[in-house]
Amino acid sequence: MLDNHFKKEEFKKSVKENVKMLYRKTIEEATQEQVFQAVSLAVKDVIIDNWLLTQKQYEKDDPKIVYYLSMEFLMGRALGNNLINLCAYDEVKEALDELGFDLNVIEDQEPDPALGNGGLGRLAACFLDSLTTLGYCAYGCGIRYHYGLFKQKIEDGYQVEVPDNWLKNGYPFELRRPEYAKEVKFGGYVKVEYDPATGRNHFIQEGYQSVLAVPYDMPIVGYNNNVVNTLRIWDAEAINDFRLDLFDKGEYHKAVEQENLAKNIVEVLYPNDNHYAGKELRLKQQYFFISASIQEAIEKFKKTHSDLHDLPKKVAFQLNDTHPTMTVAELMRILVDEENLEWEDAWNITTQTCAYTNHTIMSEALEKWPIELFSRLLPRIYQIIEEINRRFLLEIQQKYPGNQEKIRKMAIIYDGQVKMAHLAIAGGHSVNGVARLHTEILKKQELKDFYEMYPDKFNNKTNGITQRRFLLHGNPLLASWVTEHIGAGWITDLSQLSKLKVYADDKKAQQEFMNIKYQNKVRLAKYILEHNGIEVNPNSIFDVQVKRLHEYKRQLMNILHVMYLYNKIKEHPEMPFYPRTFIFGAKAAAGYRRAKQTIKLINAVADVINNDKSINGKIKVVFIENYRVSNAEMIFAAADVSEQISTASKEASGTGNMKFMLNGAPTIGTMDGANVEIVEEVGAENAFIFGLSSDEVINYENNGGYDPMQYFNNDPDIRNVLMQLINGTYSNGDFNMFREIYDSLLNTNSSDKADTYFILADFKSYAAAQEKVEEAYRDEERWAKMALLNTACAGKFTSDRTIQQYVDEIWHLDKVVIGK
Ligand code: NBY
Repeated sequence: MLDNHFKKEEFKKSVKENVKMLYRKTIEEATQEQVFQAVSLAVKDVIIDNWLLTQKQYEKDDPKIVYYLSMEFLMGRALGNNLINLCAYDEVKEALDELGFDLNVIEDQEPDPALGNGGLGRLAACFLDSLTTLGYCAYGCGIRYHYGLFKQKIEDGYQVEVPDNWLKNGYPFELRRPEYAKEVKFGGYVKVEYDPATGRNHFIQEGYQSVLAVPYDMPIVGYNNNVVNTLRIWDAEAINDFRLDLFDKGEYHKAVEQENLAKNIVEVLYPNDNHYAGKELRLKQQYFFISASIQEAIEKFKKTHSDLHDLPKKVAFQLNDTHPTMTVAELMRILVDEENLEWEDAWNITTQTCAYTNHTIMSEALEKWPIELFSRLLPRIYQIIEEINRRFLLEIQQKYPGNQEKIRKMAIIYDGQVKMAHLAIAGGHSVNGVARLHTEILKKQELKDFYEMYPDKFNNKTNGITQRRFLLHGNPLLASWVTEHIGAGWITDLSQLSKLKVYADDKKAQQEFMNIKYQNKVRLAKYILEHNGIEVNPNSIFDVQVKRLHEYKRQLMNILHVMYLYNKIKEHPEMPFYPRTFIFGAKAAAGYRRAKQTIKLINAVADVINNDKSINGKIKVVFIENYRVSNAEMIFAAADVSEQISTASKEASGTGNMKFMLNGAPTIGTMDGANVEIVEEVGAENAFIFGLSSDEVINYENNGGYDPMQYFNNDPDIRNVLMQLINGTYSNGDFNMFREIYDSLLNTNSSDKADTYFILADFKSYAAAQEKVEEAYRDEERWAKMALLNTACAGKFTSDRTIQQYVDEIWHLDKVVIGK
């Protein structure tokens, strides 16, 4: 049925028609942006048919539904991806060619919907792709932020944040659904009324402000299976009737407040990753989208089911970190207050329906809301959490009589705070980490007490990525090469990549593989020249670290190592050195000082080194501005070396590591997160592992830290590099510009701990691993084999595998086939 719509001539006609309808223009007169809108509408038209068919099938089959609840969905551009999954990319490319347009340029007109920060948000997007391709009934539920993650500009080497007004020209792939709007209430107080008929108390929220949550649906297209699922993001609008009512009563202030509440709530995504900021508006955002999503899910369930006790058979709520944990309390509120279930029944239903994914062990990311704020904003929800906590403490006391320590450590409400992780664990049937090592650390350290109490809740789900976006769309040359060698089965069954292993020693295959890498490097070099004005040599080693900027990810160690190499080359101009291009891409949270200083340092080092003619271009340093999903696809395809150098134990999983591997870039990294499993798949000889182990790091931390001074005192290379932070080498003689970074590593004049991310401890083993990279790269055959094997061994890291494990072990969904 798709084929009809993508008959080239018809498609061309429909694009022309859309240009006329939308802009009163002929196609010759239309701008690229207008053609993008017209093409997108034509594509949406096709998608809508399948969207309807999918709905019909769901109505017929009544499959169990998973609601993936997440504050973030980092979708990236939709047009190219939709065409890929509709298997219409090549036809549309041809059709546009004939109309005189280049599909790549048209794709570039689309804003990146950046409704997420980093790994957590992108994981949610990959999961929706996999859920749909595997034929499971799933809804993504989130927020329609009017401004996504800021756009990054680099000015004088510093990051400047520019608002991301992604809805400016209208977004063609969304559909407003006012008929599903929900009311969400904030503030006020709770009135208790005794009902003699039922003998129960009723809890009624009064004096509240409310907003209207209005959903916008975006289609999620499965690969070649006609399934279309829905990402439902909620916008906030003022409730008009209520406002008029208030005007009548002269409560002008309240009416304006409600209007403002609606305006503010969905205005902007908080730009922190792995950091809890405790802002009131953030708590409002959380309850806003959770209340609307849970109300909708229950309403939908009740349309076809009469007994709410069956909810766990038909519905699963997956909490993407603790941000959506309000789900537990909101579901209890609906079941107890609105549906009049007994507490125990409601609790059983809730715990069997909810499940929680943990994405970090970083203590600064743990959500702990002050009681005062929480109870003021959500009085009834707070009461419910108090009751959950009361019963939970009884359970702890039963298991550990007299053990106050357990209460102190495990309570949901303690010390004036609501601990969201504790609520998520108590309120669900599953707690999972996102890589094997991470899950083990949760069980042994961070969540030890909970693991001891509920061992059966704990499980691991190693992350994955979608090969449809990160190979088929992002690296078309390699994708075609793979298909020529092993067929197209890998697109929906990535384990088939292992069939490439027989080509690892094949000279011709190696050459073709490296030639594709070269072409992708040329493509990236062109982008860098256009965007940075820096000329880079595609024959140099492209050594890439792209990810959010965070101290634990140690971009600082990377740039310090570049400074160290530069010193060596200056001292020994004659020494053999294989040319390298160090490529960085990273956004820093707007309020994260140290991270922003690190960006300045990278750019300062780039400035000095790139302009030093005496080193003959042996090193180039490039900071790619505004790293985001769309340029990421191109960067992964062009990378020779994948930098995954977090302090062991800190990176829960990482997913960029998997994208590099899939595109044939060996990892230089620590034994952290999913790197452990990557090495297990590809073999230690095809990666460059260095540094302290997670056990060693945790051991230091538990025993008062370590002393970076000993490295400074005993290692002249390290000392030199550190001194260059404060002697003006990279700051035009300004001694203070990088002083804070220097202090963070040594801290000679404060009692704070220094170098808490073990950069100096790992520095020399990092440098040694980098030497091994160079040595391996010089041996063309060896490198080609390594690179090829990285792709061949990446099969495990598809999000299709991850999702199937969630389905088998947590959600138990039914597969749906469209058009049976
Ligand atoms: O989730 C990341 C982890 O760091 C990474 O190791 C993992 O691969 C990925 C997917 O599981 N976590 C992450 O991206 N976290 C956030 O973006 C985030 C955002 C906001 C807040 C906390 C964490 N917050 O509290 O506001």
